[in-house]
Amino acid sequence: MALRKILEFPDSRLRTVAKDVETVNDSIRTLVDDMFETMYEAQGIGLAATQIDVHLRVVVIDLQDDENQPLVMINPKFKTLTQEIDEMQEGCLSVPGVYEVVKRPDRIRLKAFNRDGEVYEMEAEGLLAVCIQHECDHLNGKLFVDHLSTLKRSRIRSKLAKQKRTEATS
Ligand code: GNR
Ligand code: NI
Repeated sequence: MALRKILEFPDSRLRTVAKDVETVNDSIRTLVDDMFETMYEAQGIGLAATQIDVHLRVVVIDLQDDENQPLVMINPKFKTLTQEIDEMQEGCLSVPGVYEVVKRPDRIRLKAFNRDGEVYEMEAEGLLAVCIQHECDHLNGKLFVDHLSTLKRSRIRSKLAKQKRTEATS
C-alpha cells in the first residue's frame, strides 16, 4: 500500500472528468487500498480518485461512526429520492481549512460496484448522502466550492494562496 498526494484547489487536474472502470482487477483493488490509506492519513471521511490525480470513477468513504461500514463505490450512479434539501457544512481534503454550508438533496439511491466487482444498490440519507454526492461531484470535475457564490469562491482562492505563501516562507 502507498500514500498518494492529494491535489489542492485551484489545481486544474481536479477539473478532469473521470472515466468508467472497465474491469475491477488487482490494479483497481490496489488503487482502492491506497485511497483508504490516504484518506485515513488525511483524516477525511471520503476520497475520490480524481483527488489523487487518477481519473477513474472510484470512490472510498468511511464516516467512521457506529452505523456505517467503509464503502467502495466504483462507477457510482445516484438518483435523488426527495425534494427535501439538507444544509450541511462541508469540507474537502482538496480545499484544506475551508468549511462552508452547501445545499443538497437529503435522500438518494446509489448503484455502484464494490471492491469485488459486484453490483450493489443502497439508499442513503444525511451525512452519507451528502458525502456520496460530494464524491460523485469530484468524479465529474466539480468541487463543493462550485456550489457557493463567485465572491465566496474567489475569497477561498485568495485564502488558500495566502496559506501556500506562508507555508513556503515558514
Ligand atoms: O473529510 C471530508 N469531510 C466532509 C464533510 C462534509 C461533507 C463532505 C465531506 S468529504 C471530505 C473528504 C473529501 O474531500 N472528499 O472528497
Ligand atoms: Ni472532497
